[in-house]
Amino acid sequence: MVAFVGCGGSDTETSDKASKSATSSATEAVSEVTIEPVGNQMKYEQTEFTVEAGTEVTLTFDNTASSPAMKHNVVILNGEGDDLVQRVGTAASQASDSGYVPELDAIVAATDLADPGETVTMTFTVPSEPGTYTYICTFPGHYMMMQGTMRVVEA
Ligand SMILES: [Cu+2]
Repeated sequence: MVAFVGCGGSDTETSDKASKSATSSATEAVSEVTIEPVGNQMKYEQTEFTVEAGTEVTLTFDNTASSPAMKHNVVILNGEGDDLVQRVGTAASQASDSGYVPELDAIVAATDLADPGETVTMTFTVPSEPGTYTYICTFPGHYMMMQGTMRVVEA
């Protein structure tokens, strides 16, 4: 059975990836999520996950990349949209002293920066407002490409 046929755009790619690696975790609320990069690309393998409002969630980022340039983190933003991503991404590039995570209300939670081969974990409280929250890698040059979506549903 083929669910998505024809257009061949980025939607199809996303669907393929989701069905391979994260079928259940993308649509069912989870309390633990693991995210990896796609090889040495500036992309997350897991580009969406769902959590319940107000719950504690443990997020692990396993940096499976091998290229020394592919340092990554996962920074969850307090909302979505290009303006927000741009604002945080730009501020992050100035924040090398704090692992490229700037002090901003627009950030819900952030992992440490993970070198290739390193795994980092954080536990955070999901926002109480259901909705769509973008997560990005704030290592300089990555945020434009390296993005995903956290869906928050009613608990
Ligand atoms: Cu990155």
